[in-house]
Amino acid sequence: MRTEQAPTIQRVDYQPLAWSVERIDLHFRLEPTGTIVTNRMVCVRNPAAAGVGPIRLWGEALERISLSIDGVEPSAGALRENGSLLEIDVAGPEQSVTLEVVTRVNPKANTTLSGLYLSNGGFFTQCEAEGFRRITCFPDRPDVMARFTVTLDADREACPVLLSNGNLLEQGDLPDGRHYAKWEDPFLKPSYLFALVAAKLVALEREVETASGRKVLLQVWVEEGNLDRCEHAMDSLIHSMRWDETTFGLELDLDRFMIVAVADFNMGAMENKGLNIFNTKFVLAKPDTATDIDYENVESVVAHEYFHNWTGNRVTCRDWFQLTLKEGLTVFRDQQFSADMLARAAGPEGAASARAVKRIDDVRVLRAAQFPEDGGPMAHPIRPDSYQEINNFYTATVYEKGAEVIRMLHTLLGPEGFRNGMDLYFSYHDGCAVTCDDFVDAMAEANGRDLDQFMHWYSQSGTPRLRAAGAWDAASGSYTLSLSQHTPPTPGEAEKQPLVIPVALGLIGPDGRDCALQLEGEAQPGATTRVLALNSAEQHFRFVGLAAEPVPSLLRGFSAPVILELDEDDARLAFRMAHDSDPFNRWDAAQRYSERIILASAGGTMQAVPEAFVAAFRTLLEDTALDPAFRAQALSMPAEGFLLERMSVADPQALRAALVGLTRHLGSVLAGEWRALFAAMQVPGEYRYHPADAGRRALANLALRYLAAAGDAEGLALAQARFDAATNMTERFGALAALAQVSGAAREAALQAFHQRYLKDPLVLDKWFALQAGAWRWSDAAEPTVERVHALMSDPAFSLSNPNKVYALLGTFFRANAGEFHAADGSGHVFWADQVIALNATNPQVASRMARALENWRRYTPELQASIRPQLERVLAAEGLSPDVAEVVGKALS
Ligand code: 0A1
Ligand code: ZN
Repeated sequence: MRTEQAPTIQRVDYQPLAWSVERIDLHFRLEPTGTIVTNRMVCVRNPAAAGVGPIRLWGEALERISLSIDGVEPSAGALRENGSLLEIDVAGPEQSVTLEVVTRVNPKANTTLSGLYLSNGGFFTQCEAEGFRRITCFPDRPDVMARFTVTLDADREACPVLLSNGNLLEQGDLPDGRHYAKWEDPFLKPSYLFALVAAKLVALEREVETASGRKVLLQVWVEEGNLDRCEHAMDSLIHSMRWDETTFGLELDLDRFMIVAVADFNMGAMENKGLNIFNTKFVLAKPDTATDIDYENVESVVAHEYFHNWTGNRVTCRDWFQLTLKEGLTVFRDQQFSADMLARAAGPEGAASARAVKRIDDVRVLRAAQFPEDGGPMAHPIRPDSYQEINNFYTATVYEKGAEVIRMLHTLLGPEGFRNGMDLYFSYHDGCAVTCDDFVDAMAEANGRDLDQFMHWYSQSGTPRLRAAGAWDAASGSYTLSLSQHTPPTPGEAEKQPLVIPVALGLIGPDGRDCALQLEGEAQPGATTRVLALNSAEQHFRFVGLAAEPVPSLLRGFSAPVILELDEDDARLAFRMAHDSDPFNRWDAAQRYSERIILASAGGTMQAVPEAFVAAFRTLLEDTALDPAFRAQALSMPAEGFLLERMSVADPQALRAALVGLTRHLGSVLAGEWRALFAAMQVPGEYRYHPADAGRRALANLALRYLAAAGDAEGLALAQARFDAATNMTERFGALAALAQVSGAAREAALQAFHQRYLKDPLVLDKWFALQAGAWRWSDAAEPTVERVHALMSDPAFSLSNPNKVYALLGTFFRANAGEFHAADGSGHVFWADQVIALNATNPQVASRMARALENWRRYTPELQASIRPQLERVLAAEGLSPDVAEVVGKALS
């Protein structure tokens, strides 16, 4: 039987601690199976809590060797232990005591990758959210900010490099082949930002000057064989520094900034002060092993972690409910950075399109990952009200929807107003642990605005529906736009308040040109795009001075994270696909048109793909005035995860059949056009990562995939030739992805050749695993994907203890291949339960991420629900279920 349910933590229960920590001096004697941690800290009474109450420390998976206060062991009555919580009474009136605690940990046995662990013989840490308590006893909460000094003592041979946060004070040799290094972080920081690394690594180094002329040392630390793959990460770091200086006036505050790559890591990367630790996936890149998309991801993750230095580290979160304070804001900052980088590379002519391409990418992620979360049992506001396990709340809602909320503030206040708000935020809160209210208050105060109603975005979950309808009055030349909003109920939130929704819109005239917008009562027409702020359940806006009935283009640039409900017939969608001046909405019109066709076909109400759609699609395909990267977006189908969410009853099999049908149709009726496009999109010369080249390669790869889907022999020959001759990973993998769509000898030979070539390259093998796990069945003869996934688990390169491998093989299958995962025989569901249970025993965070693949099971067909339920129940009943998995599965079943 399962042990009792994890307690639920409530946001409203926040209380400051009675005792806080001023300084902490840590000493690590690093040994793989028995590391001794000596922790001496100065604990002080917290004025915010009137200093009444015991010292509270958390410790987990620690063997305590000794504990003393001012040199004296506390009496038995003064020390209480309850699970991971340790309470110590201080009887006297002291304002400050020195607490020393010595503990032993076993990094080698730590398979959770939280706390101190080993990866390929080196020591690494991960402390967010609550990993520090797995290293030593500490008041492990973000509102406790202390000054850290750290001494590392390790075997010189095994761990020649010893790193921690801040500045290196001293280093030297010790007896018995050991050595040490002492680090001091000059800034106050919460424990979740602590890090150490002791490993055999080498660094790419650069010395640069900050805007104010301070010299700083930048380092990217990797295993020796990877030194030729660090350049791009380093360039990205320097670009990020410059961008934050010019955009927000924020400079690097340390003398040294380090990035360390590690192959075993639960998440993408971690912003530890001055010592960012990264999943290798987001550091290493060279043309032969990384695709254009990998290059883009490295740039944005490096930027994200770097930007945290101000938004997260200098100003941090008071408690974990405020996570979006740092994450939503930092995602918004990295999105803006990437957009600016793309726009700069594209030049003035192409900047708008380049920005739109980035926006489309971000919205795709939001729709595919966050919208389903908002419609399921784990739905939560960007600032949740409760949680059982905080690690389950590093979600698309907190991150991506959180970034959308910040973006709306940016839209409503304008770039200058937003910058003023940021300046005020730092002037008030630098060095502090604060709340989302503090952030929005600073924005409001700096702009003289009332943002009280805006705060509902922080407290309400669910994806709002924005309904729009237009009425044309020919006699007066006016167009009345009626906008209304409603948010469907979500678990625990039946009633919703109206939100402030910025609606950017334009009106397109019959000639395809935007009309100058003039609202009734305004003296003259103004801009062609403007932002209306909808702030009640329903509002009407009357535009005047129009010569003919316009076509509305709403929510331009996706100005709010909502679902737009607007009746548009096919002709209108085709018109906007051709004419909308807002590139985002032009793309969105194509998405809406394909969505309509796919859902009609999945619902059995459509026999043939409408000619008009093919014609509109062909026009985009052949429009050489459009940037290739934009065309690649516009010619891609909506994400399966988003489409499933759009079905009233989610039927992954029917959806997959519809997607296969439409893709194949577009591949075959446009085969000639695709081949011509492929030829036109060749990029001559040596590979360089540049957005313009990347756009051409993306479009060429897309052409191959459509051709392969249609079984076009010429197209397959092109793919084979490209695969054989490729000089970079983007082309090689693009060709492989096309070849892999057609079962048979060519597919297997290509997969085999790729495997052979990259046998010693774990990150490239991840792509190989993911490609097969994500495979669709384009013919009835093809093998069920579950069988291949099963077989691949026995590949020597696969390992359940490496998160990247699990995400590539199992994660892709469970979370990005609904059509195969939900095979009617239920084999996928049984396999899912087996793997979640296995992972739960070693790495609850990874297990929980896999578990989430079935949380929306109640939206599926009755047959699928009948197949899934017993598997959810089997997991819930599993021996030793972690709070992480228990929360997800418990909520799914409740
Ligand atoms: N703060 C990091 C992500 C991160 C979160 C949790 C982790 O362990 C549970 C690890 C990393 C970021 O936003 O990049
Ligand atoms: Zn982050």
